[in-house]
Amino acid sequence: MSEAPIIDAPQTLEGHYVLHDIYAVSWSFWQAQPSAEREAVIGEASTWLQDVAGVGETHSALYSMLGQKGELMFLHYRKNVDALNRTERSFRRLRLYNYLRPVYSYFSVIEASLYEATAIAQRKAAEKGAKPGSAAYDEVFTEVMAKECKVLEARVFRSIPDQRYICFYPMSKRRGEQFNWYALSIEERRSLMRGHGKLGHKFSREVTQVVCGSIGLDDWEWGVSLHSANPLAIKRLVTEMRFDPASSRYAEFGPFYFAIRQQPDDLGTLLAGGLA
Ligand code: 76R
Repeated sequence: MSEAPIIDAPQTLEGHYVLHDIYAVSWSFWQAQPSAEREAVIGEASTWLQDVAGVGETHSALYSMLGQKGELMFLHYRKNVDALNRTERSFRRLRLYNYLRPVYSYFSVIEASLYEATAIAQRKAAEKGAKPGSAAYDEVFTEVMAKECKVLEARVFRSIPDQRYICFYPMSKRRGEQFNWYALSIEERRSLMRGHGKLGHKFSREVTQVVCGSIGLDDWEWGVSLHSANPLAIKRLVTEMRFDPASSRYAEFGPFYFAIRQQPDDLGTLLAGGLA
């Protein structure tokens, strides 16, 4: 019997915990309210968005959604799970919450995979003439990894990109009979991710991607957010990715959500059915 190949799980670096929180509005109930009630509700919610959640600052954002999958999306980045949950719970105590219906949420954590960083650290350790497994090898490896992680830290603890449009979708890597991501060697996965990164990089000026890992946190394996001032740049990027093997062979997608960035002051206009 041949030995099973050794499949290494990739190392990752995690940053902010992320919640995509999507609601529909109970319009008939909302519109049946006297205008004084509606004003009070909007006032309380706008203040919460600005002062508590910090919408319009760096780590929370409000979006108006396209289509019937939802109407308002709140996006929160927080330093830890408990802070994220505190934000959720204080949101549920707002009077506005009585007029909303939860439709979808996604919990994840910003992630940088260390495929490249580990390759660099292995190369540098080998260049020093150290043998894998030796103390000298481990020392160089650990030192280079620490440096690489320092650079990546700013990316995983980033603020919410402020471009006007967001496209969010959860995805997993395929585990089919013919194509199984999890049965590939780390070198094969690294090479596919290299091709993926190279293709993606062509769009780096127009589209900001935030890849969040959600294995063990939510239903899919990753949550992808693409932020851009140009909706068609998002469409073109996702189209090109479909032809790249990391996606064409190995990606499975969940529902797509598309939305437009709003400021806390826009909430009143949005709930009046007006144009923000
Ligand atoms: O982070 C980096 O910039 C380094 C290279 C890179 C990695 C490791 C990278 C670059 N991505 C990485 C990891 Mn990505 N990405 C997606 C999607 O729609 C689809 O087909 C897939 C959804 C898009 C559109 C996209 C865009 N990426 C990942 C991972 C984790 C995989 C793992 O660890 O096994 C997923 C699930 C994923 C999905 N990616 C880029 C982009 C873009 C635009 C870039 C270039 C960023 C830049 O250079 O600024």
